[in-house]
Amino acid sequence: MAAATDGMSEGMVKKVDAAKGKITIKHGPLKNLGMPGMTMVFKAASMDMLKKVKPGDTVHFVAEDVGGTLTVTQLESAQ
Ligand SMILES: [Cu+2]
Repeated sequence: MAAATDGMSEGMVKKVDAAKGKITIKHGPLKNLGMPGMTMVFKAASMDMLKKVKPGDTVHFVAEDVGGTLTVTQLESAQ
């Protein structure tokens, strides 16, 4: 079985908007989305996910296109 971090991307949390369920991440290249590194807003797959991180945190995450919305489906602090 592959390690949990395989396929996860690294980024830094810039902003957490729990009320709207959104998170802004400065991220490196996202191979699965064919996206270069940038800072952007993602929808969070769950509200609980946003409680575990704060601005300035380095995170490992998975972002996917869910029905046309770029959504963070996995998120964990890298500390
Ligand atoms: Cu991006």
